[in-house]
Amino acid sequence: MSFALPPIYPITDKGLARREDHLSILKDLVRGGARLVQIRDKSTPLKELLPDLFRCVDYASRHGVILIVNDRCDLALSCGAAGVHLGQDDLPPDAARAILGRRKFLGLSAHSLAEVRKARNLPIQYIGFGPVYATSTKEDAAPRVGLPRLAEACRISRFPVAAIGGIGLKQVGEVLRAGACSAAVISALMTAPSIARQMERFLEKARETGSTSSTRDSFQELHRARSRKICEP
Ligand code: TZP
Ligand code: MG
Repeated sequence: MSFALPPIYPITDKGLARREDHLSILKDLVRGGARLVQIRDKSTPLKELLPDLFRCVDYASRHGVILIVNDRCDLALSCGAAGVHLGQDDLPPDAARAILGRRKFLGLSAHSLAEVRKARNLPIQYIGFGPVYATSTKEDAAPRVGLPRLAEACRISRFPVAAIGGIGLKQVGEVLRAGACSAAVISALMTAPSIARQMERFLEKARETGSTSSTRDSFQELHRARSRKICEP
């Protein structure tokens, strides 16, 4: 299966969304047009989380949605998720690839240009770069990288880049114009009164960015060039 980062990459958070399970969030995101969703959960006991993940995988596969699990290769393997998003302190991508095999997708968080450079030869499909702006969602977030550094990360990365951290509707345009393939979003989606409607708004913003008359041709060319970076697992 080939992998492409869609312009908006939603990440679930049950606490922020005030939901009992990830499945109900996933359903709303998919209703709003999400094609790639990361399930992120650092606190639910596994005996509760795993059945939820199984249901999410089943729902995602019936709706043609790619499901990525945060941090945990073991959970992704046991529930049959399409891939894993790894942090710098998680299992290193080489080890994760050895466990997961060639067919799963791997994403890696990077917080500096040095980490983006180091990722060059790793067996991953995309990089999550940030936090671009201030965020209170991740307690141990690295310092803000800002837009200029995001642009440089996108320029030097061999892999498509998803910008992350503090991205709301107002920031989507500028992170995509800076060179990100995708904007990864947690709180601005999870705290919205309607997650489905907010997902639609994010996708509209991304579409507007790609269709402003003066920049449309160069933007679309840029996007084509970025997608060529995409690596099959
Ligand atoms: N990694 C870097 S910032 C961040 C993660 C997981 C949190 C992003 O959440 P939000 O609410 O979109 O700022
Ligand atoms: Mg992690």
